[in-house]
Amino acid sequence: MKALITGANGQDASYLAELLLSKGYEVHGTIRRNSICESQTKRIDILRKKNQIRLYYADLVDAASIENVVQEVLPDEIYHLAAQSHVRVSFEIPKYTIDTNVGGTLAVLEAIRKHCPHARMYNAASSEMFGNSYDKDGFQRETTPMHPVSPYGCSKLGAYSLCNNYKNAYGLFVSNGILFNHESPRRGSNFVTSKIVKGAVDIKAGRQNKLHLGNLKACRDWGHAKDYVLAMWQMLQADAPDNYVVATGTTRSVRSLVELVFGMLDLNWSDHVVIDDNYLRPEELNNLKGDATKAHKELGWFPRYPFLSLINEMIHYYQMQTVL
Ligand code: F7E
Repeated sequence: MKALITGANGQDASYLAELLLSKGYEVHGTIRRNSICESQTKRIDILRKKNQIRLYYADLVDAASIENVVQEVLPDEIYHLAAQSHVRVSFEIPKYTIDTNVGGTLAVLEAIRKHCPHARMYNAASSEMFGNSYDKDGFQRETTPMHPVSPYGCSKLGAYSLCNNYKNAYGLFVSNGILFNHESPRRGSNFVTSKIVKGAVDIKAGRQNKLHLGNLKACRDWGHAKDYVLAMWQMLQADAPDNYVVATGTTRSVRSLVELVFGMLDLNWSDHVVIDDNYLRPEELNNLKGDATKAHKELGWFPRYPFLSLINEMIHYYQMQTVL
């Protein structure tokens, strides 16, 4: 089996590539040209050195580049993970976010339709599509109305709609994973979990004294990325394409995460955390709590990593970075 992953250097792609390799897949991936060459592929450098992944330059805003790669690889499965994925940044570069995330998904769908209509596609949709909408019991699930509150959320809803449209109109096998927040030591350092853990570790080590954060009241349903990439693969092994929420079902506030991480390092968070307007969003998504019952029942997917072990793993990772 041949798999193509767009955005091969991201957190999810690195775990997914490892999973696919363990299952005997030939793995191909796209990366974007970036001027920071040294650090660009650090999450998959081990795989690259062992020639376990073949990389191609492609850019979602350059449809021809996507088409060329799809045509060359002719994959059995495509995992479309590439995106402008930062919600606050999407307010600063809304058009780029829409062009990349909506136009880029369209480019992938068109390439599949033209060159490999029998390939199965996973699309990385997002809980950000729900915005501040939830069911009476407080959960978001596949049937919850979607009212995104950021350019990023709007872009993901556009891409999700295109995937459903291409599935129905052309009979393509396209599944959307409505993934809630998923973290790991490989999470980018400007997402809140990594920022808090790295900040607290640096404060503990005396390298910094203050950590600037935005809205501490927001609540998120945080899982481990390693668990979530398994759900991606399982969606493409199903008998038919469908859309699935992937979440833990537990929600926590950013403030409680701060308290936990600083507490684990014997620090008093209120001595160090500064609320900084620069990290607030023009419109905030307040609460996320996903109901993954459909994925449990139909895919047999369940999260395996407890939240505390995720945070411990992240703390350990940043502590080791200090030592190395
Ligand atoms: O923010 C609050 C912030 O940037 C989480 C992406 O993977 O998950 C992610 O989007 C919360 C928000 O993730 C800071 O306001 C407070 O309420 O880690 P985040 P996100 O925006 O939820 C969804 C499912 C995706 O699909 C996205 O691609 O934390 N917050 N202070 C902060 N957030 C950041 N980044 N930095 C702060 O200083």
